[in-house]
Amino acid sequence: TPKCSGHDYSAVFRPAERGLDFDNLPGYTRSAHHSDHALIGVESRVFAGQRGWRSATTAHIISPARGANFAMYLADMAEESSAEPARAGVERFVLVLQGEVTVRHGKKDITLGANSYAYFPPNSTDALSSEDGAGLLVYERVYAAGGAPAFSTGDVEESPLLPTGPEVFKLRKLLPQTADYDFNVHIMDFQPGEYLWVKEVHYNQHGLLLLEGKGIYRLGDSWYPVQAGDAIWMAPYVPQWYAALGSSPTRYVIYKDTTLDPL
Ligand code: UGY
Ligand code: MN
Repeated sequence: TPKCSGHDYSAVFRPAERGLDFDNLPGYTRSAHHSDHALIGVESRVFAGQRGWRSATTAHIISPARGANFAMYLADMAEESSAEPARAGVERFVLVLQGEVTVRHGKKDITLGANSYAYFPPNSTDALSSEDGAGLLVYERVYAAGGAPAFSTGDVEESPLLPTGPEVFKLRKLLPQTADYDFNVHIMDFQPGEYLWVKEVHYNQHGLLLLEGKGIYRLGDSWYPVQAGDAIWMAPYVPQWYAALGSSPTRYVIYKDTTLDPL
């Protein structure tokens, strides 16, 4: 049975129910697309059918079409829905945002509730299904590390907090930090008023989804007001900085490729 983690990601899929809906002015959007970054505001998502997903729609927010080395999408699974494994050679990471999904892992059924996650190594044959519906964040990548990554599942809150040097945010990494993995998924928590100490510039790519809270994201020379449900693509070397604002904490989930040798 899913645990109650004290976190509520309902704003991601149903912003209106939390009074967080964007006042949808005709033609106005914060969404932006540049060569080194993109903001995909909640108001810009387009869900459509996708091969391999039954009774489910997906919104592909980041993909190689934007120059990324990964795909990031939201999957809205209806009742009695299912998803086939990723295609051959592709690894998949799933974070459950709402509802429940069942992973068919070999002969075992593993039920994952909100705030839990699963990693499927390349060529996994594990399928996903949902009886009553679920909202998922999915990352996929053509596996590029040449190691032996393993299937794993976990609960975000049970993942240990890691040291962050001069930074004040709280950090969790949901995948093992070994050379078997070519990306990791970080959960970052900020209290209102906290901000990134480092004005980061690095070769790693990011795919970010704001799960809770609001603030200002700096990307290159642009400063974006952001709220729960917004997604961001960061290309290699884009200057990046975040400040959490408002009255409630920010939590975001962020893909970071960990390709060890940039050459
Ligand atoms: O690990 C990171 O690169 C992370 N701190 N970046 C970010 O939050 N934009
Ligand atoms: Mn970064």
